[in-house]
Amino acid sequence: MSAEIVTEKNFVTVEEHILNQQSNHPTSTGSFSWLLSGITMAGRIISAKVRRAGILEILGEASDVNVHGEQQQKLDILSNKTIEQCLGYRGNVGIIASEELDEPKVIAGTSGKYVVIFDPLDGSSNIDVNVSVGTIFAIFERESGNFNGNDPASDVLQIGRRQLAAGYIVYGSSTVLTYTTGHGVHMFTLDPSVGAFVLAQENVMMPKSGKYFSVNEGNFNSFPKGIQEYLKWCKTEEAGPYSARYIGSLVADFHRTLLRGGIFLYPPTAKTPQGKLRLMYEANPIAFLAEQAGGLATDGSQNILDKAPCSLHERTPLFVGSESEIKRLRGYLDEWD
Ligand code: P6P
Repeated sequence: MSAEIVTEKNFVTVEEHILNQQSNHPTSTGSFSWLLSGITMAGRIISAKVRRAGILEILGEASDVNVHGEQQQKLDILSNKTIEQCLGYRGNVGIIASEELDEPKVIAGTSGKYVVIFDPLDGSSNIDVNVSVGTIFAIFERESGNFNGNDPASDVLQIGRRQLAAGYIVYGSSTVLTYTTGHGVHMFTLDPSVGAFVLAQENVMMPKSGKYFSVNEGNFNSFPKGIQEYLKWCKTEEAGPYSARYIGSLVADFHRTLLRGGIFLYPPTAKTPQGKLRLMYEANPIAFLAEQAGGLATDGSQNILDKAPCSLHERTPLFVGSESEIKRLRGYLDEWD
């Protein structure tokens, strides 16, 4: 009797999926797949560290503050180093930039054509209370012809529409990688038993509407008038009312919005008049995913992906979610501008 070879139905790893995506685009090379496999490698390592944070001495604050004057968590630094190492060996990454690095870093000895900008562990202040955190990344191609150029600024400060790929890894009840290369949004769940990200959902589409709003209402009194009026409407019987859902970790709040619909808002506040979230490694990647999934992302006056960046760590207001929710919000902003 021949042995039956049992394989799980549709056991497609992220590496296979990326290669399939590449094969659909003859102009692309395996180089891009090789780069993305560096990110998935880092994701597996960070996931293992996050899952054992309570056991390993890696919880809590490190001794430094980052460029924003924010207390760094030990896992922030560990995650940043992990991504730097996993990308550094790829040979095709010329520049990296990170929330945890004051300036972009040119990877020595490579003429790598790719730029990778990332938030190594977003929401890290939540780690000590076991709330989901995440890694967010954006990938560009270097603009400068001279791959050995020393001034990386022109290669890093590109508008979001020029992203080649973007994604996040959310370390929650399971570890989920979500990415796009401009051909749909695809989700993979890390199977710890084999250490592989396995395809969970292909061509994810955000619901066109959703009765959820996600915002830190503690800042309500300093929100722009139009935002206050929109949120008041959400709470009316006419609206439903909507349900409020806010985790305080961008990746987790967006992951829910991507799957369930609704709207995530981080408006300007008295404390952060330009908004709190960073354009290059938080808003841009999230906006790319949202648009690829049929949603929208704006700063209140223009699409996030059309914003011309002035500096690596600049902040922006962010409103992202279902198409109908963003269009409704815009009506309140036009009225109150
Ligand atoms: P607040 C986490 O610190 C973070 O950068 C995002 O992940 C999250 O969406 C936001 O800040 C939460 O900010 O002011 O509501 O605590």
